[in-house]
Amino acid sequence: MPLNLTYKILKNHLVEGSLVKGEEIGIRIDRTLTQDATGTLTYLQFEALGLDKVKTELSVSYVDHNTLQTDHMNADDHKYLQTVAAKYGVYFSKPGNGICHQVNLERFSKPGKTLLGSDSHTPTCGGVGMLGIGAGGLDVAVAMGGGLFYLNTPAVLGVELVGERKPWVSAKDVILEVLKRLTVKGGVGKIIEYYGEGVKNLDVYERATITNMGAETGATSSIFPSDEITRDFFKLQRRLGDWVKLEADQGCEYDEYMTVNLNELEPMIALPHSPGNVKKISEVEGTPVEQVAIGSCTNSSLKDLMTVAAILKGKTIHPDVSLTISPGSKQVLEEIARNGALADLIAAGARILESACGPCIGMGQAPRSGGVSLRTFNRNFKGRSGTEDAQVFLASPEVAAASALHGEITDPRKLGAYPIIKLPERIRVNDNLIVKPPVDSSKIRVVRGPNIKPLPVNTPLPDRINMEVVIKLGDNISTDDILPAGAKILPLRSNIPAISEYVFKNIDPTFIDRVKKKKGGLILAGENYGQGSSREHAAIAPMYLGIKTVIAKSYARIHKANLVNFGIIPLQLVNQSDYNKIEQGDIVNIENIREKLAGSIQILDAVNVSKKLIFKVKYDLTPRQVKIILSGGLLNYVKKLNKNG
Ligand code: MIC
Ligand code: SF4
Repeated sequence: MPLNLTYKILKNHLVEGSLVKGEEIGIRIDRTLTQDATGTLTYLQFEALGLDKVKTELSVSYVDHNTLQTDHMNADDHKYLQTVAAKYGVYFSKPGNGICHQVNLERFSKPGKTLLGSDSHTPTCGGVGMLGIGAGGLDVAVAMGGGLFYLNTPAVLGVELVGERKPWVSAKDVILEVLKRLTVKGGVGKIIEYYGEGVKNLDVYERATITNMGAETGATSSIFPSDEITRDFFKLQRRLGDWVKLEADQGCEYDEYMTVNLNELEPMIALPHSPGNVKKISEVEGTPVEQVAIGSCTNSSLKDLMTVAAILKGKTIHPDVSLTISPGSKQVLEEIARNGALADLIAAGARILESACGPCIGMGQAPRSGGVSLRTFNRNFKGRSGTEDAQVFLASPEVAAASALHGEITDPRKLGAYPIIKLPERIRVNDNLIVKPPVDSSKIRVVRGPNIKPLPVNTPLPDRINMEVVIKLGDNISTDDILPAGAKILPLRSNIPAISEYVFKNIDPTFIDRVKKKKGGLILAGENYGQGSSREHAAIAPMYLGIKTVIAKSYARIHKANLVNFGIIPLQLVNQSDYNKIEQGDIVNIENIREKLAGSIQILDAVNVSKKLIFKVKYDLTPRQVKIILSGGLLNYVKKLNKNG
């Protein structure tokens, strides 16, 4: 039977289960990626597994998120990450080398391989036909130990690209169009596979913009075929040996279809405060802009920055605009420095930041209060920029450059002739910020700074939950809402007791006192709970505060898996209208949970004791996930398996 590309790769890596949509499968993971903000916990958990070395063919640890060193904390984490990488056989990409997804694309990607990363934008490498999946750090730790990664067999959404883009229409506009149609939850449970004639009109950097931001639809991954254009990219990277041709079989089928006619696309923009809030640029043209930030793993490639430089060359940005540029990698920065594009950016008035996530994760460059910031990034959740009431818009580098020049949201088509950027035939390739692990690591001492605290231990799920609804939330709550990032909170990522103080800080500052007074409780939420980042802290910190269950209308994939991994049971309302009958402060009672889980009884009676109402909740968990919850989390479960087996 002809297979699509996604199923070809899954089939090649299938170890447990069968490829039947919705059924749980266990796949072999060839490679892993971690970044510093999720990496410290990942390696602490890997250490807890008690193994000598990683068992993957390649694992790389990047430092790109917490690079502002305002005190000892981030620097301590960097040292821990470097020494723990050397100890266990992991490559280490030093701070300054670039954003994990960009560096991975350039230096480590390989068509047909599987990559599990402790970051939700791991699918970026789908731009070269590699299957990248974002997961919680514990899942990545288990994969580094040779364990399988489990997921429900995804549905494959085939997106046919037809036609050719008009000038000034960017790859970003392609993914914004897909997001507009799918919304931030339309991709849940799916892998988006691109095919069709239009694919030929996109280079690898552009494809990677599209696969990167596919994460915002909730999709498990996004992927392009590996063709002659991919080959050119590997040639540019002097890694031709890593290239293989890979495409869907002729006549294959997809579970769902979508067609995007590139001819019809216009410049688009996502409005505050959701990447799914996509409009045509004409709808907001003229809005004054005070900050323009170009960078992030979505749009900071060589192609992007050369395009921006060509637009700004010989001009000066608007007096009211602050323009920042964070190049995606050292390779990009070095290349634009050598070819003169950097000088054009500086001359036009850009503030050049280091090659890192930077403003995308609120590590500096927070806008002024109520300020309008236009960014080439992938997320604009409220408060993520570091300023609670800032208005953050997301658009292409072309729109960003045009708006920086005019001081207002500007349709770049107004700028006249489109500067056609030809990628260079040859660039310098220099991996001197990537540290290879030593063959003999017996002398390596893992250095742990005072900010690295031991992992908290979970208490097993009780048989009876009788707890207060400590917070009632709406739809699409992101992990940024659950546990914010930013320069102040991010350094606490390896200190769970300290970071827990910030749970729901931006949306309800009174939550923390309430939950502490009650010594735990349950969370009630609407649809797509936990969208966005993969940070497992959004599960561990609530666990640490005594949250035993979340009851939601539906969940985002990675966060649901993280809840299970840390022994919090993600329950769903059977009748969504019951959501309206439960208030914050109500006491909810659920009896015999352990017994029912063990007996595979999926629908449970819950009693709203305060309102004297009965409502039904269910769990949508695989038998393996049930065992994990009953064991008190994945770490306990894996340790038990290792002991028995
Ligand atoms: C993000 O873009 O939200 C992050 C920061 O890269 C996260 C990971 C994290 O919270 O550390 C992600 O996308 O998974
Ligand atoms: Fe870094 Fe932003 Fe990409 Fe997350 S989305 S990996 S914070 S650049």
